[in-house]
Order: sequence, then structure tokens, then C-alpha cells
Amino acid sequence: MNDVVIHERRDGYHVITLNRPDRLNAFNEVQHHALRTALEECEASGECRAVLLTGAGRGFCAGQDLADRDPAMLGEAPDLGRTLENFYNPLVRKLRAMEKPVICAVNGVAAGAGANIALACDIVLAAKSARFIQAFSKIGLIPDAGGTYWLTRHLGEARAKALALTAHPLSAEDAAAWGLIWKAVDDDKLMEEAVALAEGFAKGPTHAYALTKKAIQAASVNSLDEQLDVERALQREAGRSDDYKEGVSAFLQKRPPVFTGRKSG
Ligand code: T3D
Repeated sequence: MNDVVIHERRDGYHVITLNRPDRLNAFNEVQHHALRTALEECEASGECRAVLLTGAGRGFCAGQDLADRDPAMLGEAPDLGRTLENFYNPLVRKLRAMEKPVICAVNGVAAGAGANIALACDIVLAAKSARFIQAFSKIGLIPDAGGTYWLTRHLGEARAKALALTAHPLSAEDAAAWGLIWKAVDDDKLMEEAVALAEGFAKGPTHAYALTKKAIQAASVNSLDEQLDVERALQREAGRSDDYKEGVSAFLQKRPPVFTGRKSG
């Protein structure tokens, strides 16, 4: 049997590929566990300074594997809150809390929780042929895995509601134009661009990236005053790092910086 998640450890970054292509990489519990294990290794590894998440085959991820737990075959209604609590919510929280950049290369359709897991990543690149579908209403559910949060924050209530209620397939180009993702790229350039980003991050000031993530994520709930305080605290921390010292020296000496990515000396 193939691995349901392929974990490649490259120089300075890791590539994680969801690998159930015959089901458009829909999640079952085995795939959830494998992805969690891979992300935990990335989190713990000092060698891994960026993560690149993608899918095998023609889809990125079609959300929950609906064949895995057919409600018509069960005696009583399944507790979907349990799946969220045990799997999707910890996954979203891990992606957000990861102290290194997580790039998502959306290689094809991203539906249901699959779309929202992509949106939980820090930088989302999508192949022009990819579509983002809040498929939940088609099966009588509500958007989960952060969907109501990402859609509302990035797009506002009008577009959020329309996408969620109609399950309209949003093209990668519209997703980029609407500010839901970073970029739509030609299909044959997707991995090249995603890898170039990961390689750049692998040589970057990793701790500053972690602090930047933290600051930007805090901004969505803070007032300006609170956010200025967050910036003061995090900049103070960044200013104590070797990477800051190195960045300034390199600039003044007109040479490329050599960042270690470490928190401090
Ligand atoms: O615990 C909980 O359940 C709570 C959590 C819920 C989170 C969720 O994600 S709920 C939403 C689940 N996802 C969906 O409802 C999407 C279902 N899939 C689709 O609507 C379509 O497949 C797509 C729009 C994504 C793609 O359409 P298309 O025409 O490009 O492909 P296809 O032919 O429909 O799918 C290809 C194969 O993948 C097909 O299998 P087959 O016929 O070749 O043997 C299809 O059944 C399978 N597949 C696609 N999505 C799923 C799936 N199998 C199981 N689960 C899926 N989600």
C-alpha cells in the first residue's frame, strides 16, 4: 500500500504530499494521523526551516472522505464535532502555530475542509486550473476547518456567505484577485514557484518569520493600540537575534546575509 502522506526531507525544507489521489486526497483518519506526524517532525526539526504542503494527482484535497463514514450505514448520527475536535481543529491550530512558514501549493481542486486547510497555510499558491469549493452546503453541513473565519476575514460577509451557501467553485485566479490566496500560477510552474519560495525561506531568518506570523495573526483580533504593543514586544525579541545582527552587517558590507534562523546566539 502507498503511503497516504509522502514526507520528503530536503535541504532546509520539507515537502508533505497528501497521497490518496483516487479519492482526490480526501481525509480519513489514517491520513490525518500521517499528516500530523509529518508536521510534528517539521516543527521539531532544526534543519527544517519551511514546509511545503501539496497533493498528489489531479486534486489537492476533497475534504473529509465521505465514503469512510456513510451516515446512512450508521445506526445513529455520527458526532461530527468529535472529528473536528480530534482532527481538523488541531490541524488548523498546528499550521497556524508552526514557527516556520508553511507554503501550500494547491495543485487542483480543493473542496470542503480541503479548501480550508489550504487557507490555513501561510502562503497559498494555486495552479490556474485549481478551484476552491465550500462544498459543505451540498451535503447539509456548514464550512469548518476555519472556513467561516478565513472567508469572512479575507473576503467579507457578502462573498463569504455566497461561497458558503452556493458551493460556487471559485477559480484560482478569482481567489487571488479577491485576496483569498497569494497567487494563481500556470499549472506547469506551480511546483517550481512553490519550491523557489521554500528554498528562499530555508535560508531566511526563521525566527523573524515566526514572529512575523505571530504578529500578523494577532492583528486580526487586536485594536491598533494592542497591535502596536505586540509589535514592540516581538520586535524587541527580533532585535536580540543573531539574524538581525547578520542582516544589518550584510547590508552595510554589501554582501548577501547568511542567516542561521536561530532564536538567539
Ligand atoms: O467528520 C466530518 O465529516 C466533519 C468534517 C467535514 C469536513 C468536510 O470536508 S465535509 C465536505 C466533504 N467534501 C465534499 O463534499 C466534496 C466531495 N467531492 C466533490 O464534490 C467532487 O469530488 C469535487 C468537486 C471535489 C471534484 O469533482 P470532480 O468531478 O473533479 O471529481 P469526482 O469524479 O467527483 O471525484 C473523483 C473521485 O474522487 C471519485 O471517485 P470514483 O468515482 O472515481 O471512484 C469521487 O467519489 C472521489 N471523491 C471526491 N471527493 C471525495 C471522494 N471520495 C470520498 N470523499 C470525498 N470527499
